[in-house]
Amino acid sequence: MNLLNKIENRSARVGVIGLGYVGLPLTMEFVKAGFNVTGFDISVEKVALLNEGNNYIADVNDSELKNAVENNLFNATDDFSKIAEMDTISICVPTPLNKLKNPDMSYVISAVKEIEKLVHKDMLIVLESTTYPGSTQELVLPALSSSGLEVGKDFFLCFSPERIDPGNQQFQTHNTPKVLGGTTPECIQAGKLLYESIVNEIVPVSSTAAAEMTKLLENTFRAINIGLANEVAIMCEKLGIDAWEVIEAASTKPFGFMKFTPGPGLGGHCIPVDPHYLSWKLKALDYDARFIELAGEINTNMPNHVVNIISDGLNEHQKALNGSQILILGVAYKKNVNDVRESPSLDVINLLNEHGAEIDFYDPWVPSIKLFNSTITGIESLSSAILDSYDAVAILTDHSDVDYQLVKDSSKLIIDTRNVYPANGDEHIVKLGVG
Ligand code: SAJ
Repeated sequence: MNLLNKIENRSARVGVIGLGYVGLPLTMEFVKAGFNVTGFDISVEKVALLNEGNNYIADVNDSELKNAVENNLFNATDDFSKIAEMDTISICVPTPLNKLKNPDMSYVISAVKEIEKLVHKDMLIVLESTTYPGSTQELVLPALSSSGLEVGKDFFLCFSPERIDPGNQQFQTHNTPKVLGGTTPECIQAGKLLYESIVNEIVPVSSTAAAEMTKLLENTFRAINIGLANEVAIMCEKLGIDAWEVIEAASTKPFGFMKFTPGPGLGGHCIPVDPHYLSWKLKALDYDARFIELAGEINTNMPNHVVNIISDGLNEHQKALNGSQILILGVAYKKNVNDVRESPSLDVINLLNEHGAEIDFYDPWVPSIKLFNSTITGIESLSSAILDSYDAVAILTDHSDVDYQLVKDSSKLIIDTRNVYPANGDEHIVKLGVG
């Protein structure tokens, strides 16, 4: 029986490589669609946790995972030889930047190296990891073709970017349209059939490079517009205008405008990273992607700008950064998440530390952080006495579950980088973006 029939009658053995915030939710969607799924991960700990039915991804339902394991619909393994038994493989491994801010494709390359040894007739491989345009064609295809099998005839190769937004209750896998590019029309047909089992709308594009570029456009669009919002904040400070008021007013335009807001910088593992995959590829083609570079400069400088605002605020109280006690409210990279990857709060803490300030942090979502080669534990809770003991309190992440009235009533000086407080001339509140 051929692959399409196996996908249709759900007898196809589905494999997912990389069991993180993309791979594990995807796994569970395929299980719910009636497939038997094998999850592959290099982390022995993750594999053990999952095979005991233990979940570690907030967007995955604990009991669904437990049932899937108990009913033998899902099992995790670090034995990549089992790829040989799979009919489809979705690759959901990280694509970070290395120290030089260049793409680190090592996770994708090692996953592909495992597959190329075991690729067989009637196998579908789908790369989901965000990567530069051309990488499926230039990096994955040659490796799989080295088996002697022919793409589009013996095996099928697609790129389909993940659009998982952790914690988003409105848009989940099934109702987020999924872009899919294939190496040949037969590849698209196979990829579309598989993903239609879990997503309401598939958006086929003409090539894997078009699909790769689509994803990068989506997230580069965000990084650049966040950069513009940050530059508007700096301009408004110089103009004596309230940037938040202006952005709110501009947002009343029912067409042709999309709201972005200033902040202490650009965090997360998508937005600060993805545009550099694009600019890196273009540099190799002797083109300088100036918007990306400029937005990167502005966004990367925001922690510095926030430290300057804190320093100026302390100055008004005849205090220097050096020796001041500062409380950082929020270290997660954005509100109501527990992820600190690339969080600008860490950059602000580093800079303040370099200036000799004494730092504590409070974040109801993040109990401790790794910094200066040690683990720093946040303060457990806020009280009037605690807040009053700091020379300044900097709100860097506006988590919902914080008592901001208590913070306002008890702090000597507040630096508000997230528009928690409306501008009402309150002397002890200094706002990013307000001149
Ligand atoms: N940020 C601002 N101003 C804004 C928006 C964001 O300063 O107007 C900051 C955030 O505080 C954060 C960083 O930028 O530090 C990134 O924020 P984000 O809202 O883009 O959130 P992410 O990183 O979780 O982005 C994900 C992306 N999802 C995928 O790549 C599948 C992105 O495409 C989504 O649009 C975004 O979630 C979302 O909308 O929540």
